[in-house]
Amino acid sequence: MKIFKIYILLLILLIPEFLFSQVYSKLKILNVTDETIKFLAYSGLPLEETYYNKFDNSMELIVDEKQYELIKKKGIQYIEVIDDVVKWFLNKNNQSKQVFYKTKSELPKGFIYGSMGGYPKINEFISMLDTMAILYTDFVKSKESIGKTYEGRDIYLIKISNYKNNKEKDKILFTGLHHAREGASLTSLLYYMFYILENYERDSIIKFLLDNKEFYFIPMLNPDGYAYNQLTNPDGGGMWRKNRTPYGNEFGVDLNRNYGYMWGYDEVGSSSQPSYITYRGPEPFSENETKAIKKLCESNSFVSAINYHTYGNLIVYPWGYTNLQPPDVNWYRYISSKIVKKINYKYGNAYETVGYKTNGDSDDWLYGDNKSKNKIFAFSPELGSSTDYFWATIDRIEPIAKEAMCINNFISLYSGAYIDSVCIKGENFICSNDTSIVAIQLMNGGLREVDSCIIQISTTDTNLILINNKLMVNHIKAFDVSDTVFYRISFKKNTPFGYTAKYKLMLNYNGLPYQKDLSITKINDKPVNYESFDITQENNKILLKWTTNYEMRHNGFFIDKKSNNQNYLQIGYISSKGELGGLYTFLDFPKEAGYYTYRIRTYDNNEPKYTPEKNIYFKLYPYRYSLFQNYPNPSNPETTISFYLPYRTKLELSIYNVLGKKIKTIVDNYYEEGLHNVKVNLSDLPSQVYFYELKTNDYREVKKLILVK
Ligand code: 0X9
Ligand code: ZN
Repeated sequence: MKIFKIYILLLILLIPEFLFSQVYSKLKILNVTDETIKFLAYSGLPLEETYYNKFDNSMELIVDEKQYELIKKKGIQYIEVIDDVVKWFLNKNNQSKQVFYKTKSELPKGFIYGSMGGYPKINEFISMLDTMAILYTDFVKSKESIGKTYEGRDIYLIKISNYKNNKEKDKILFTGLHHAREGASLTSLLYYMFYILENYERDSIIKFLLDNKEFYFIPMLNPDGYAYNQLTNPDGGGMWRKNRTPYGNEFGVDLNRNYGYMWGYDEVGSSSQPSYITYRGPEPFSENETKAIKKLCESNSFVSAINYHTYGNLIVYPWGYTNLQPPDVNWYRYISSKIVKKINYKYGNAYETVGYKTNGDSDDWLYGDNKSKNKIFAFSPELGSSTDYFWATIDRIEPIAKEAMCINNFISLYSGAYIDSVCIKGENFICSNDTSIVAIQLMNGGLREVDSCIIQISTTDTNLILINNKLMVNHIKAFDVSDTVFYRISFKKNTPFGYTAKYKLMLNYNGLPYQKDLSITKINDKPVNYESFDITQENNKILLKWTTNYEMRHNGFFIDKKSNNQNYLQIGYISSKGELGGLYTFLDFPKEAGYYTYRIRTYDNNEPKYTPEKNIYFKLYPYRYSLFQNYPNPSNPETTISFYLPYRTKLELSIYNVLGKKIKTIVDNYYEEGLHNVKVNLSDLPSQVYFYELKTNDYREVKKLILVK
């Protein structure tokens, strides 16, 4: 009996797999523990299509019959969600077809739905490639084979670019169908290829991309696996994932585990067992498909690569083999966050998105291997939502392709030098007749350096005066900001407040034009526009002098003063001269010498505004008329007579003899306020005692003078 059983088992194992119609089921595993995950992973269970639900601690996964048995045996708790996912897809697709064919869609003309549940059969795929090459000769290089699969099928590459120019272009690689059952990865690329070919003239982004990038499309990397699904499930929904290379009694390698970076790092998410759907192959690059990609990347320096998969609405980037982040995680997050503003996707490394690690996957090698080729910024988007599952129903093919288009456009734009923002750092207004100094910085979000960038500022608005209209920014590193540069703008004098003028920045870098529309508004943020404000000491007064060229919304100026460390006190007020302003003066008469600080205060909507403070050291002169003792005294024959006047006045300085007779008038004239020193020569007088007198209309003082010759 025993021997008989073993015999039957052997027989079963030897019968080619496709003779069985494999049933795949979807299970929801309950009460997930680390142990369960380990068991599932080490049993080669397809954790890849698993989504862990942290709210009820469950995960859904898809299993074949063998795996179903394993789970039952292990006593793992589960609910069967779908007993046969292929049937389930066919059913669902039939229902949606009925609605779908009645609705109109706006597909690219060359894109056609295939006969495999909406997905193309291999011959339909090939004829679409040929259509492209025939219709768009300026943009498409005919399909070329980059290798043959184990079963002898060609792996096709189609290059698309604007070949009318022969610029040096940034190369971007796109692949679909690493996994044979992920149909939307193929249709989304075909959709995009036709879209860009048909919309060069209509869509400025596409024009820019085709003029500056060269796209390398490999929409069907795994034709053997796809052909197998076509055979077993001609209406779509086939569940084969790997390619079809035989290894012992088993078939197929998971191409997304066969790349040579950290290949076989561990047994998590990648298996050494040929029977497992994540079988990594006997050695890195054992498969013709991955070999073809390797060779292509070694002979072309791609900036980036997008490898499409389904499903999960995810943008996945390295690493796969570890939970750690790639060195360029900041850029990966930067670009991904821009994409997810447009489409409802999540992003992160493998662990953060699909929830498990994978070693030997395409992205890790493309990005991580920097020896045999350059670093390629790789992504593996998982197209479609969890309800779309592997094969989205036909009505979902176009919406999913549009999401992929958004991903393609973004990543392509950033695969090169790409200034994506101009940051205005100054204020975008001008007050009064001031000049506004606008400070700007440019952000290069792209993966290549900007060599130099010329910024041209232009306007058609005659009220605007561009003081400098050409700037130069030298060298912006990849994913970095430029130095700050400045330009100056002002408005013509009579431009009213509130007026907004438009102007343009034209950036020209690495031969690429970029335009940014900006505006600037003339507003008055200040009630008063000062031209000057000075203080000086004049004799025993302090003179405050200021000029304005514009005043508004205020009545006048409050003059504040403080001495040493005291508080400000208001010492005066002067009314405004009106909107055009003018010259103002204010006199202060401090009583004591000392250090004084002044400022002028105005109000704007009850809010005080101050001029800058002005300091002065004030020296006190005797405040009254003073006649000082002459020196030298006795004199021979020259002497100096000093006096102090509190204000400008006419005065007489005279010499008298002891008898009171005026002998000489030295000065009879107007003198300015302040201290004066008058030199007197007495050589014509005999030695004797004299008197000198200072006389004005309100003052008289006399002092004695001795002349000794
Ligand atoms: O497991 C895979 O190969 C991918 N998921 S799928 O459901 N399409 O099979 C995810 C690979 C993620 N890894 C990296 N992008 N590094
Ligand atoms: Zn996949």
